[in-house]
Amino acid sequence: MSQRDRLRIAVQKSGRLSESSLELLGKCGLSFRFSRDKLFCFGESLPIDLLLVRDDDIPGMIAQGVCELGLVGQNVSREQAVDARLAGKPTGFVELRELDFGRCRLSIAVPQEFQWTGITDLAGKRIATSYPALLEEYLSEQNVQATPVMLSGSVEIAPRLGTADLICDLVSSGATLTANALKEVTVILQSQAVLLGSAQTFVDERAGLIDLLLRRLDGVIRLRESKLLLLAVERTNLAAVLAALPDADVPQISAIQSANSKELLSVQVVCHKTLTWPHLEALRALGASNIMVLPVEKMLS
Ligand code: PRT
Ligand code: ZN
Repeated sequence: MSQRDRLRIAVQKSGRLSESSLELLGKCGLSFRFSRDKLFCFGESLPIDLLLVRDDDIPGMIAQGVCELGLVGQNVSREQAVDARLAGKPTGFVELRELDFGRCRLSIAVPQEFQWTGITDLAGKRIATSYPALLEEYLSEQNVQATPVMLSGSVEIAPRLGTADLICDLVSSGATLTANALKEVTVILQSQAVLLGSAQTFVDERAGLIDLLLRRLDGVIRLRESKLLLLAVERTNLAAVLAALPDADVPQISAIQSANSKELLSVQVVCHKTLTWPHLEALRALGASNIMVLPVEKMLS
């Protein structure tokens, strides 16, 4: 195993995942010196460098040890994992974290006039796809015999060209299907971007860098919806107010001067779920006052 004291992360060079991937790494405190050819970017804030590549190459690069981490859609990582499994080969990469962006689904779609009754309708059909391994695994799970037709792009026009009867492709808004007179009939995979890591463990500097990045990533992901909630409440209503908080950390509570004889408390607490107006109104009805919701930028526990 090679000894390295710098880490390499691969992200999509140009495409749907590029911007969100770089933004997420930026929130984790990583900054890079972008080079002119933009293939290799030197990490400035930490010994973590960036490789800008095609998304399909990322799992293989991790498996081969070219880089240690990568950001890619589950549609790509699962396809390559199933492909390796079907070929009886080791996978070489593992999904470390779901990243909650790049959401889409891999679905079967049929021409609009197709009278869909259920999965058995797939029997004997030619199905155009760029995801032959996931499709084959799905067909065998469903016990249906059909013929995958591998296409690397423009899958949606295959039924019109007569090269396939139906398709298995990524769908997001559904507009592409509609524009091609197709309708979605079943979802075979729900996908989002994931952080991939190597199936091997490292014993050099890289192990510590991976731990550090995962800790920061967990903080960033957890804080996405998080808010700091400040409020005042009389001691008698405290338990009811705390019980109504959505996914809250342990609160910090202190006594404040009150105009009347009632014991008034100040509560400061981080909530990890979206605090909506109805939430705030419910807290008020339970006796909370001076309710304030503030953004949380960074958190280290
Ligand atoms: O050049 P490179 O190989 O790196 O890029 P690419 O062309 O393979 O990938 P790219 O940039 O198109 O997508 C990268 C990743 O984004 C995919 O692997 C998915 O994980 C994710 N993603 C999210 C999508 C979509 N949404 C999506 N809608 N990838 C593709 N699409 C395509 C889909 O194939 C279909 O043609 O968009 C069309 C459908 O979109 P709607 O909105 O019309 O339904
Ligand atoms: Zn690709």
